[in-house]
Amino acid sequence: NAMLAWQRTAFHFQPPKNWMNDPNGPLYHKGWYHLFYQWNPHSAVWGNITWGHAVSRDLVHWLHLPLAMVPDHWYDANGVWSGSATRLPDGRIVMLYTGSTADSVQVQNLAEPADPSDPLLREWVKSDANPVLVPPPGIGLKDFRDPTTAWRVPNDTAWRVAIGSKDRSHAGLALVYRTEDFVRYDPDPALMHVVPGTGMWECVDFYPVATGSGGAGENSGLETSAPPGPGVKHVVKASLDDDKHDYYAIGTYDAAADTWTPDDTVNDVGIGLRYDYGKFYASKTFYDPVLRRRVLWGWVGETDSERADILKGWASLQIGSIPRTVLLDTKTGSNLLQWPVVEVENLRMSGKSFGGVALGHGSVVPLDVGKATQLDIEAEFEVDAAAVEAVTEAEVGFNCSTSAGAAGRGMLGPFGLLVLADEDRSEQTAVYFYLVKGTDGSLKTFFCQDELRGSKANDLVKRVYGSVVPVLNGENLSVRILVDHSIVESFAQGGRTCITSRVYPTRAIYDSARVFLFNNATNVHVTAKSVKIWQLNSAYIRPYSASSL
Ligand code: DQQ
Repeated sequence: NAMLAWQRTAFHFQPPKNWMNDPNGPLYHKGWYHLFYQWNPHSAVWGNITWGHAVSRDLVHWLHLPLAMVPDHWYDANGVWSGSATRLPDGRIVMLYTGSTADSVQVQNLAEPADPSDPLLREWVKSDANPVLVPPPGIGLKDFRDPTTAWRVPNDTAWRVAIGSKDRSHAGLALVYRTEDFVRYDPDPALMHVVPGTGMWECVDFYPVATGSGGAGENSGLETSAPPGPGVKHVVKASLDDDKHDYYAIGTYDAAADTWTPDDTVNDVGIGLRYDYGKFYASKTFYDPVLRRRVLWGWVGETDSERADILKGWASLQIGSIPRTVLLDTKTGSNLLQWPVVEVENLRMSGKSFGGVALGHGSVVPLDVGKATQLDIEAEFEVDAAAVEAVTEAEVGFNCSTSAGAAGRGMLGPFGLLVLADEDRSEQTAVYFYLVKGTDGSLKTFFCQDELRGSKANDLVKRVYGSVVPVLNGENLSVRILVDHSIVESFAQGGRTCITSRVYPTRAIYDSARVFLFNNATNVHVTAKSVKIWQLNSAYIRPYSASSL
């Protein structure tokens, strides 16, 4: 079926077929970035989980490799689940992962490359000591999974590893273990962090970020074991099994106690900030020693039906060929910045620029960009300040997800772009800002993405996603959008708020896809100060054959 084939992405990483979920064990080794992922070799639904493996020189073009690990021992017979890589100072690479045993108990296992001198790390050997960790007393046998990359603290030879769980009262939590050899582990007496009501924490991630006021430059990522202290904050991320979203908080790590305290105790992990307000889960970061950056990968699942996935023969894609650089936003200090890795700009082909496009109330302006299925868009908007000033009525209670989407007219929004739209906009995905004035006259900016008209097909989940985005004095509103056939990934204000949508257009495909600017606000004129749109080339994502090496 040509339409289903069309939905496959051109520059987001996907396995050749079947089901994929979480990214696992990302690492850099001898010139290659490695991506492992949860994969079902037999069908397009979750099950029989093995570790798929692919490598890249630039995080954009990929070569598929043979499976790295399959369920072949009692301790992972029910699945080789998620895990993380740690590179030791002597160059050794250790991989810790969760095995679901023949009895579906969650245990942690150790594996290492059979031949560390192989840049492609094709073969993995599971330790004879497996399982190296079993659920501790008080923790459910099925609530103990997804070990992090290990880290060390100053003046201590022991490594630390965090593992996600929940307690009997449904509080989500991270347990920490100390180990010298990755075979024997001592439980840390303190829990790293606990948040009541958040349920099972999957795929916990823990890493330092630079505040810009210490030693490390504000634009550089930090190694996982970078010492805590002035100029360094630590991020805890948990993927909430209850609602399938990735939440993070910024805080301070106490290395002596292995505990972590959020800066903002009200918006703690699991209730506060999200990496992405759309479809994005089970993410994981790693430190890239080449460009000295922290890189984030996430799993973007499908929002179509299981039936459609089976018909297509594949399900879900990775923000894998488009990983994101993660930094602390040193301007606000209260959120991270996520941005597509710079290498994706190498896919840019011809580009078009539009400047000073006036968008009156209720206007829709087509942008002639030729083919519009693989795009990189950067747009900046200026709102008429006097019109904003003149609005006196307060529009309280606005929320992207409960709003009517781009069709709902407010005084100061929505305005932005329509992508994956057909000529008469019977299909469109809207990416937009929506300003709201509070009763005290203060202005709040929302960034939303509306999928409600994304597709004529109806066996889909269609939502309006989004949240508030911080906008500082003097800043224009800016957005970056990556469009790739059936995915729209958007980043507002340099990546303060991000939204990923899966959309399945039936008309806005091939040469019929268009881009528009729109302003559906009733009380404000907006100028699209600059809009740059590049066609993006397809990435090479090649099947493995020994001769291709
Ligand atoms: N997926 C894995 C688990 C993890 C979950 C199993 C998150 O290890 O907790 O496929 O999507």
